[in-house]
Amino acid sequence: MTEPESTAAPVPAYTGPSRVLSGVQPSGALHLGNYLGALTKFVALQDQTECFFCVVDLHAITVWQDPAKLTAQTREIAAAYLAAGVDPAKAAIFPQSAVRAHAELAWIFNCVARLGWLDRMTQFKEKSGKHKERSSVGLYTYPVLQAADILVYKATQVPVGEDQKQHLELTRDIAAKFNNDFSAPGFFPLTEPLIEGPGARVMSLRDGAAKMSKSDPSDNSRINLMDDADAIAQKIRRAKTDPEPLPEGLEDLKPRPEADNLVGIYAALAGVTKAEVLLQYGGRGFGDFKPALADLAVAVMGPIGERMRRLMDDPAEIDKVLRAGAERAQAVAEPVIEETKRLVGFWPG
Ligand code: AQP
Repeated sequence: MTEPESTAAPVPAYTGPSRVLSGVQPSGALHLGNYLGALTKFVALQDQTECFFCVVDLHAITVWQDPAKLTAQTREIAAAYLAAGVDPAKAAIFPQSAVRAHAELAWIFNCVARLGWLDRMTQFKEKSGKHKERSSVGLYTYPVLQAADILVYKATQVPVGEDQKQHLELTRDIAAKFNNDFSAPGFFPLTEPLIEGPGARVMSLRDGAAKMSKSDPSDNSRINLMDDADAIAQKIRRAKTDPEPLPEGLEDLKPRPEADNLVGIYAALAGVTKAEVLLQYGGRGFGDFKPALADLAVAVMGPIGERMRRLMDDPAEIDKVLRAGAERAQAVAEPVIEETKRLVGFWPG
C-alpha cells in the first residue's frame, strides 16, 4: 500500500494548551548571540506559559564531542539558563538525552520527513561545508530530531534565533504530514517560531556578514557569557567598524553591517529599538558609541557571568535541577509518544 495523499481540504486546528520548548547545544561556551536570541526570551516566557528548556546533548554529538567534557558542558548550559534568570520552579530545565521519547519520536519523524525537504536545509550545507561525505548522518537529520524535541511536548511556540527559522518550517511540515498520514487532524500543533527583536541575529564582532557563533575560531568574534568585564570591553573596543559616524536613520544603517550589528546589540541589551538608539547616537562617532556599548554590555553580562561561575562551583545543585526537570518533562512526553505509537500502529504491549 502506498502512503496517503495530502489533502487540500481544511484540517481542524490544534486545540491543546499553549507550551514553549527550546534548547541550546552543549557544544562550547555560550555567547551574546545565544543570550539575546534565546535565553532572554526564555526568561520572559516562563511567566506566561508552561516552558521546557532542554540542553540538547543529542544534537551536540552530531559533531564530535569529547566524552570527558560533555557532562560538564551540559551542566554549563544549565548554569547559563539559571544565571540568565530561568527559574526551575517555573520552567523544566533538563538534558535532552534524559528523556528517551525525543529519540523515539525522531525515528518516527525520520520516516515522515522527505529527503527533498532535508536537502533544502541551509544549516547542514553550512556546517558540512566541503566535506559532506564525512559528516555524520545525525548532522543531516538534525532538523528532524529538532521537530521531535518540539512536538514530543506538543509545543506551540519556540523562542529561537533567526538561524533556526528554516528548521521551524520543517517542523510544521512534519507535523502536518504526520497528522494527515495517520488520520489524526490537529494531533500535533503547527508550532510558531518566536524570532522577532533586535537580538534575533547577532553577528560576529569581526565580520558583520557572519553569525556570532561558538565555533568561530576567533574568540574576538564573540562575547562569551563567562567573559569578565575587561574582556567584554576590549572585544567591543576592537570590534570591526567603518570610519563614518552613526547615521540618523535606519535606512542608512542597512548597508553598514558592522555598525548595524553594534546598534542592534545595544538595542537588545537596553530593551529599546534600533531607531531609539539612533535617536540618541545618530551623528556621533564610534569613539563615543563603543564605550557606551561596552558599559552597557558589562552591566548586563557581567553579573550573569558571575552567577554562572558560582553555580558551576556546585555541580550537585545543577544536577538536582536537571533531574527534577527531566521528571517533569518525561511526565508530559510519555503520553504523547505512547499515543503517537498507537497512531502509527505499533504493538500496544
Ligand atoms: N548569532 C546568534 N544570534 C541570535 N541567536 C543565536 N543563536 C545562536 N547563534 C545566534 C540561537 O541560540 C540558540 C542556541 O543555539 P545552539 O547553540 O543550539 O546552536 P547554534 O545556532 O548552532 O549556535 P552557534 O553558536 O552558532 O553554535 P555552533 O557554532 O556550534 O554552530 C538557538 O535558538 C539559536 O537560534
